[in-house]
Amino acid sequence: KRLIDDLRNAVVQKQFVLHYQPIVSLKTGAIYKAESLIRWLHPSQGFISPAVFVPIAEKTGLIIQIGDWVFKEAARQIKHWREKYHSSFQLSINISPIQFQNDDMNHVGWLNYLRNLGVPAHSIVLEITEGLLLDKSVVVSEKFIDFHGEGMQVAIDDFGTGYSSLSYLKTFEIDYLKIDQSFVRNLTHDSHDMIVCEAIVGMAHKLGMKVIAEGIETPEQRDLLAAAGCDYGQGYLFARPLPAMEFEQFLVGSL
Ligand code: G
Ligand code: G
Ligand code: MN
Ligand code: NA
Repeated sequence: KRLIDDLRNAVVQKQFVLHYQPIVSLKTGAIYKAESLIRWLHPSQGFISPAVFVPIAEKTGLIIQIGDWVFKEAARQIKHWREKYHSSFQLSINISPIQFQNDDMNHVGWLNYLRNLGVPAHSIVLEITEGLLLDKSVVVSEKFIDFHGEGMQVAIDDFGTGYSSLSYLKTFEIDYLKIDQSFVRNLTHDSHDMIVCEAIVGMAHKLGMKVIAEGIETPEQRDLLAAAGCDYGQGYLFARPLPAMEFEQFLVGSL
């Protein structure tokens, strides 16, 4: 109850920051992408993980305002990085299914915001989960079609863990599949995981999608995923999610 009041207050006072984790090309090592991950800087408790407060935000509806802040912050950041470092830099944001399913999510406002900033829609990647695309409701498909129609890209987060149905791949145009960390963790010890990763890459490429592997912590995992044909990698081996300034230093160091 206390945390709910604090979260309401946090929205008003904007006690959030975005951290950024690089997404690395497994073919060239180049970094032209990153995922943004929200952090709450609580005035007395310090950083609180989104794993703790996002579920509360979803239950209370505060996720709409928080998600709006995330989108605008990410858009301003990617504008800056595209101008400063690389004109095709892309930033992913995580979207809760509750946002997509809610009529209050002002998705037309988001597209206008990008237009006014002068940021092309394809510089933003929306990370959504498989479950959302099994929702056949009009509120979901309408937003999806509007976003994608403007050129915004879509990634399936935690791919392979959600639902066994792949039917949504026929209905929605997806740009990236993100292989869940659970397939990467034991890659060097479990040949089944390698077979699953190769199968995901094979299917994705035939359907015109790129693959990002998450949770890469060792050079061996990176090399196996590269051998499996995986396009991009993300994980502590390269960098943890970093504050904007540290992310820029990492980027400059990698050039
Ligand atoms: O970085 P990590 O522990 O910090 O993230 C924990 C979880 O919180 C992940 O499942 C991630 O997708 C989710 N998450 C991180 N940032 C955001 C955000 O901006 N919006 C939403 N809805 N979820 C987020
Ligand atoms: O659900 P989503 O995939 O958006 O969340 C990614 C989560 O994984 C975040 O909490 C992020 O901080 C965390 N993460 C990123 N890289 C690694 C890694 O290499 N190892 C582990 N264990 N977690 C990671
Ligand atoms: Mn994610
Ligand atoms: Na994930």
